[in-house]
Amino acid sequence: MQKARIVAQDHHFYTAELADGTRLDARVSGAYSYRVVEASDYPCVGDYVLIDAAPDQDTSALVYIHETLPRTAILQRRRPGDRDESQVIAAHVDVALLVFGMDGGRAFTEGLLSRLVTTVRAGNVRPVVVLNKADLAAPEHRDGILEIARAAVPEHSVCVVSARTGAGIPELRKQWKAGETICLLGISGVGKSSLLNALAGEALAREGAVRNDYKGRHTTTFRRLFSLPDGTAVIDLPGMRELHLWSESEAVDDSFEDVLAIASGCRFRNCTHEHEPGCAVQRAIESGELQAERFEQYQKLSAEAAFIEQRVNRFAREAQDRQSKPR
Ligand SMILES: Nc1nc2c(ncn2[C@@H]2O[C@H](COP(=O)(O)OP(=O)(O)OP(=O)(O)O)[C@@H](O)[C@H]2O)c(=O)[nH]1
Ligand SMILES: [Zn+2]
Repeated sequence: MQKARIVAQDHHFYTAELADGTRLDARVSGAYSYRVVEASDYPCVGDYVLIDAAPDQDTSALVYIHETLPRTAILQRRRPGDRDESQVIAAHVDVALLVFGMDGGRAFTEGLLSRLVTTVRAGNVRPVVVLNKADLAAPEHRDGILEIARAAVPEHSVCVVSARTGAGIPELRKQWKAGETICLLGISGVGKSSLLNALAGEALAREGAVRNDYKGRHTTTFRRLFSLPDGTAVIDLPGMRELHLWSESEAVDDSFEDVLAIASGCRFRNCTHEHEPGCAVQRAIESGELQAERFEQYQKLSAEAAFIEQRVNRFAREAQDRQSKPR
């Protein structure tokens, strides 16, 4: 038996890396799957496992995983539709970079920040708030965001950076030690890839070739870990949105606090704001307090969110069914 780290995972197909960098295709042994009680008992990316010694270190051989070593820190999410069980996405993650944009709009919301902080802390992962695109921040906006961020995490865990100009990147790099494992969380467009490139310098451009090897994989299930030149391990979660660490509807609600505040005044709790008597939303639109376009945008986005959540719930259930089938 030898110790290895799971560096790639697609469903139950794993790549395990030995201390010397040798990579081996791996699956769990029959005895391992016999012991599995719930989905999180299976290895996930970042896990340390015990594997067979490969015959003569033949890297084309399939090796078996016999045991997953105890996890100290995990990135997890609630399984949609199931309030009690959470799903482990990655293990042994030291730091989660919670990435936001300072360029306005939905790039920063207090609600998402607090949910992400809660989620990563629950898994014993250290949150670092990264406020990116400092080069685009209006001064008033910047101060407001900073104040909120410093209330959510200790002040020294807030980094103002620009992936574009490189400002703040050296300070950001000091948030973790060489050899630690990080991951980046944030909605699309806040600059996660740009930050990785800034942290990696030239090296990640070469990494592009590696990425291409994996093209065609099912991006919502494929997870991997790669190393920056300084030895930092980065957990790559393609299709971050699809992982739904936060719920879609909650994310929409975050951006429409004004609409929700008005809707709380409707006479009926399940008011659709279309034709019910005593509808505070319709009243606010008539009086000009709420713009009709803003309300329409809210309705459109919440309908989309409901649709996405339905689909994700079904996907999670199907995955669960597959995993719990005996071999
Ligand atoms: N001005 C400015 N633009 C930036 C900065 N960081 C990223 N961008 C730009 O923002 C856009 C989105 O950046 P990405 O790095 O692709 O964002 P992402 O979070 O990886 O997005 P997804 O891959 O969709 O999750 C790109 O056009 C970047 O060039 C920054 O610090 N300043
Ligand atoms: Zn109403």
